[in-house]
Amino acid sequence: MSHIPPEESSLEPKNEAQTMQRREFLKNAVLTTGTIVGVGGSLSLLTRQASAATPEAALIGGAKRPLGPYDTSEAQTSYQSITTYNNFYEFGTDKAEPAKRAGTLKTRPWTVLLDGEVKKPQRVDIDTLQSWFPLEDRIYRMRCVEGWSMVIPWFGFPLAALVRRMQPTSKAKYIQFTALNDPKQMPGQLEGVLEWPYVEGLRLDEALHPLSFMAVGIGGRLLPNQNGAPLRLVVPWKYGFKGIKSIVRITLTSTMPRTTWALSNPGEYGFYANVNPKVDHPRWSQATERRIGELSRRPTLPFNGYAREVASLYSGMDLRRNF
Ligand SMILES: Nc1nc2c(c(=O)[nH]1)N[C@H]1C(S)=C(S)[C@@H](COP(=O)(O)O)O[C@H]1N2
Ligand SMILES: [Mo]
Repeated sequence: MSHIPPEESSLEPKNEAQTMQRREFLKNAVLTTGTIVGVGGSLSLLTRQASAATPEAALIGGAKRPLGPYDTSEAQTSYQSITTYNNFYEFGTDKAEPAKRAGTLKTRPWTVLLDGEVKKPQRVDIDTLQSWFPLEDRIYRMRCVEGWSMVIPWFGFPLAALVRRMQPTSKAKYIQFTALNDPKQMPGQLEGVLEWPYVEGLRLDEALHPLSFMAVGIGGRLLPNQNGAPLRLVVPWKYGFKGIKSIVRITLTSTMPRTTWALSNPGEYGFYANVNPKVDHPRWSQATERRIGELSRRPTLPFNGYAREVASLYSGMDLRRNF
């Protein structure tokens, strides 16, 4: 199995069902996370949603929060595109399928197992887990290995805060994330395109970098199922496939996790998957990308534009070999 090569046609979909679904999420968000306050600004989730006339206006820029040190000031991708142009193979390989099919995913109640090289393994409810941390906004670029990109206003907490809370033992060197494995809820798992569950991982120093983020929402509202509800990883300097969705287990390990895409096609996908315009995918160039919503392609930046922040993590490493 492999990723679908970059497409040139504009597939940004528009459909009314999404608008309805979005209203459902809004209702959900108010019910379950109404007391959460974003640290980036003083607006509560509730206030932001209540005062927003449209989904776009509810986005961070619309709320006029001052940009934080890790936010990009680039134009945000439309909420419509972010939530209807997705890769989530548990719901099919077509970009439009996750938004249409992910309604079968039940995201409450939901627990996450925190285990491995930690002081005390535990299973925690998602609402408890997200109450451990102040939730904040992060406007990040996202670059898919297929050659398209978006700018997404995530909402969540730094992964480093969770790792510290897990109290790593001295043997912990990596972190492994496991997604839900349940073909009844995820019908694409019956289609046999990848090995399930989807697994991803990071080196522990990558996980502790302040850019590494756990998202529970987009634009101040809970994640739509198709974007990886109720909890997904966001690592903006790496290709999008590292950003595993619908996580049920987080494990600290002493050895490098065996990750889904690297297992499925080791010649095409590596563990590191740092965005690198100089190292082409065997079947296509990585030099440029199509920003969803734009017509012409733009150059892809080393580490997806985050080189200043993260390049030192890889000093002395051959990035061509460790792709
Ligand atoms: N569980 C799971 N997580 C996943 C995927 C997937 O198929 N399953 N696809 C990945 C890929 S290839 C990309 S580009 C991003 C897409 O995230 P988005 O749909 O929220 O833009 O999710 C990543 N996380
Ligand atoms: Mo991707």
